Amino acid sequence: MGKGRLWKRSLRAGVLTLLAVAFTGCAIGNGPQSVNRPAGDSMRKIWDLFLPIFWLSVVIFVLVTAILLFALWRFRQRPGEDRHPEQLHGNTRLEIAWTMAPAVILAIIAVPTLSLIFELDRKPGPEALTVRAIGHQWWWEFQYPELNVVTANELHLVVDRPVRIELHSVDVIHSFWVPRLAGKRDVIPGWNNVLTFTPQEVGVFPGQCAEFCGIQHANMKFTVVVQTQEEFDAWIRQQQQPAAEVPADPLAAQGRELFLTPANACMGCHTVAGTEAQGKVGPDLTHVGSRGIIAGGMLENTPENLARWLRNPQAVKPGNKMVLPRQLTDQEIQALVAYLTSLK
Ligand code: HEC
Ligand SMILES: [Cu+2]
Repeated sequence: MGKGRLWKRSLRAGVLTLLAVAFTGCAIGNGPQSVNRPAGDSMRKIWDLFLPIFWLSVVIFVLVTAILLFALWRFRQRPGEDRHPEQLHGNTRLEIAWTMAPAVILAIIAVPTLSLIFELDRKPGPEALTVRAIGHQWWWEFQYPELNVVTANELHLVVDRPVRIELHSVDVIHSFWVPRLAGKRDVIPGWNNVLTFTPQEVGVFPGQCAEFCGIQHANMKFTVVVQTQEEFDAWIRQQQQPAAEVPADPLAAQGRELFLTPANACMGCHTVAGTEAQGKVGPDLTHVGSRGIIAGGMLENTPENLARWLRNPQAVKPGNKMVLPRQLTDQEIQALVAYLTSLK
């Protein structure tokens, strides 16, 4: 291959790579999990710190690369030239300069970074909402200890009200991450981390486990629903209701029977408040019908998906901890789905 062609090829490959990087950047930039559209105070502060440091790094990168390329070009070996470059040894001034410059830049970056780390860790006032987020392989449990509410995979918060999230794990290390609201925080068994932030925008924000925690780690997602105080209060009132009543629909009533039959094992793993089902292995199902997602955010909560799940949870989410003692019949599945969707 001639020199010219090699040059052209490398140039083309370089430009294409840069474009690809730029375009993925665009896609990420508008996505629901983009950190560059902060909707919470913590993320806003982190982003405001990140941006200037990013641009500072870009300037340094461009400068260093330009000097390097210039040196390569300017001092290249010319045709017919046969000499060694001039040999130098030591230049105290230069060495002091190139040690000091990075040290000074790092010191400048360290001051706001360290102070923000401490600022983000500050304790919120008494007006804060307290939530316990419990990582399970592979779904999230959310408890509101002061409000007596337990739910799964869907966290409700109040706009402009600080939240104090106590992070617990029942098995391995997970990590709680809602990119648009706050930074990541590890969820460690036997060690209770706390994450504090204030959501600043009404909306639905996807989050996910950010620590590899086993085979279904990628399906350990959740959503954060940020609401006004009134909407939140209405949601809390609804979640506080026990679901004890036998549904009027005969199919759903049959589903309830199946659910509460010990041999079917549902009640050994799931809780439905107000019934004998008080299992703690799987998500609390007292109000499962009111939630948008199931199975760690892997499926939308529709009757079809519930049926798929009950037909064979291991085929839908291989390795998950829901193991049924036997294959349910189609009729039983329809009855259970009717019951589960009635649990609003
Ligand atoms: C051995 C324990 C176990 C048994 C028995 C069990 N489940 Fe589950 N169930 C789980 C676990 C764990 C999950 C969460 C799986 C995941 O997302 O990784 C789950 C998830 C679910 C979900 C989705 C809920 C959500 O919010 O994600 C439904 C609905 C459900 N189970 C219904 C049932 C029914 C009905 C029965 C009885 C026929 C049953 N389960 C038996 C452990 C169990
Ligand atoms: Cu996890």
